[in-house]
Amino acid sequence: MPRPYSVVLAVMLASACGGSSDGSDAGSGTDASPSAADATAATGLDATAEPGLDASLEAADAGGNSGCAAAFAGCADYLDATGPSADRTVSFTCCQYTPKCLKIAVGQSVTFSGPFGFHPVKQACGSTPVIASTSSGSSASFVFGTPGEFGFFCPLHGSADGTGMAGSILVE
Ligand SMILES: [Cu+2]
Repeated sequence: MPRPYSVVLAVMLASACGGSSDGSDAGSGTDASPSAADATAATGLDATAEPGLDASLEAADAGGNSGCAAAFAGCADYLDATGPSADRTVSFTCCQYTPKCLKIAVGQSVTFSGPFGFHPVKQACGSTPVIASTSSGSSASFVFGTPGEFGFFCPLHGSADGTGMAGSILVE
């Protein structure tokens, strides 16, 4: 049966040739040095499009102090939920959190309750990342083990600077 063998050999030779030519053209990613003008333009665009969200969360991830701005989300008076039997649930609908400003004690948890699919929650500020970004389900609880203020917001109806659909948890 000479014909099937010759066909197989031809296929193997063809694929071998293809493989060797593909492998000789690596390292095309060396042209990644934009001009100073490009870098400036890109930075300006990023700052306009994303008002500090990524930067603040990255600082939090790195363990840096990214405390919340004064009166984040307009919070000055916080609902005191530090009592052992207090309700520490933040409910949300469109487009607000209730309560918006909540005070708890170190070690207590807060439960967010509502349609995360329509109102994802993100932490906006705080000394450590506690409020995990959540975009599905209807209930999520987070334990606050560090004192400080922890701002949060819905990226669809609020922003990381505390305007719109946003709130704050004060941990004492
Ligand atoms: Cu929302």
